[in-house]
Amino acid sequence: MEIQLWHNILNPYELAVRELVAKFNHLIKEHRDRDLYSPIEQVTGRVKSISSILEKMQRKGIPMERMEEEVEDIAGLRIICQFVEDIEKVAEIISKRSDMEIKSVKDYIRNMKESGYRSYHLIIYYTVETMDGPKKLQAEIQIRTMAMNFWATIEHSLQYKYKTNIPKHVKERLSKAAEAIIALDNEMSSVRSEIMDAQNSSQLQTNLVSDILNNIENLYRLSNKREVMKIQDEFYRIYATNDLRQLQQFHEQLDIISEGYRAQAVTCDIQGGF
Ligand code: 0O2
Repeated sequence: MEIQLWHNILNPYELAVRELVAKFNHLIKEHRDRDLYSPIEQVTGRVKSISSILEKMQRKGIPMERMEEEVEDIAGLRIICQFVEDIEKVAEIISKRSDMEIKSVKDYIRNMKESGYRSYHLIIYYTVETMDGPKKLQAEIQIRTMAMNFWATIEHSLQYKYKTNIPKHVKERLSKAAEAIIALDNEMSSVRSEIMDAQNSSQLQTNLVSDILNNIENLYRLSNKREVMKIQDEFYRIYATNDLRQLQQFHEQLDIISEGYRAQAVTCDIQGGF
């Protein structure tokens, strides 16, 4: 039997996890940059430990030469959402991407596991470029809400402690907690639009403030410093009112002023050139 060079086998999976995490984080950023609500709150990834791969192979009777086909979660991603409704959106986004191909789906939200576990799992094919050329591999994406993740994390650590023999009274508690998690997710869904509105406003304000301060900085370089100080004071005054509409108007006016100064600077440059 050939010697297993674990490092070589796992290397492309490490690359896949790094790339996938970066891509999902970029999606969050794209949403926020456009003042849009992001259905993804957070993403993490890991490569399964060798001991965990071996344990799964032993438990499922997977031979070494079938490992990469049959252990589908060597590369694992976890996407955390705020609301149950976001999970479907994320799955839809993934299904439309050209760099990820869905192999299979396990919906443990509609079909909760006996343990109380709820999560939406996708196995995808993803290709990484390596020194030896492209390598198409599998990755598992678990999509769940923060509340589902809280439950699963606690239950997973108990599984680790008790192996398969979680005491009955602990199981009962976990089952009760799983019901509470369902109720919590439902409660949150019922105020989803209010929460989303609040978060959108907060993101809009963050982007506006950043744009305004950029504009003020640019103006400071181009125009009369005392005028710019006055503009900055006006910004602080409006900011203190906590009125998003006023802030938006101020942003628009500042844009017009900046545009004027930029046009003036270009004219001067051209005239100076002659
Ligand atoms: P890890 O990396 O320690 O999380 P299985 O036969 O259950 O091992 P299968 O058939 O490959 O797994 O797929 P399944 O059922 O979709 O489970 C894959 C992963 O989902 C598990 O990975 C867990 O992360 C998670 N999961 C599934 N069931 C439960 C559960 O009852 N409780 C918790 N907390 N998590 C669960 P692994 O293999 O455990 O590895």
